[in-house]
Amino acid sequence: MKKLIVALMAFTVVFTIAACAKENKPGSSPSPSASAPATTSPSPGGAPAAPASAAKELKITATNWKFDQAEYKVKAGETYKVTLSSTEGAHGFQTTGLNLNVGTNKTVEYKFEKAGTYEIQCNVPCGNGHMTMKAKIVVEA
Ligand SMILES: [Cu+2]
Repeated sequence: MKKLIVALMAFTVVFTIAACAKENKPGSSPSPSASAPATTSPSPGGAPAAPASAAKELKITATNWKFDQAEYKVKAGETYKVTLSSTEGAHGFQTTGLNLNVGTNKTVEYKFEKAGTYEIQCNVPCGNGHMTMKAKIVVEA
């Protein structure tokens, strides 16, 4: 048992030294007054904005037991990153007439080909309001 502790301590020491050595790179920094940027305000839960991408976004938020909008509009021929966020309970949706299924807090890239109105339904058995948890995606030409 004692051996194990000693080994652990040795490991810790080695690791610490290695970490320090890494930080203190013998870099030629002639300006010791170089001001490091202040990092005092970590945004709470704020992930840095994702780099702009070609795909548009369609965000759908689910709660018990509805989607946040009755209709979601998209453009035909465009690819969207379809995100389903659930802020209450576990929900997903499937789409009548489209091969679009999105799970709880998942993002799926989908290209809406044909204009039309498509119904989405929750596809996770989520309780009392499950059967009527529906909305529409309107694909505009
Ligand atoms: Cu449901």
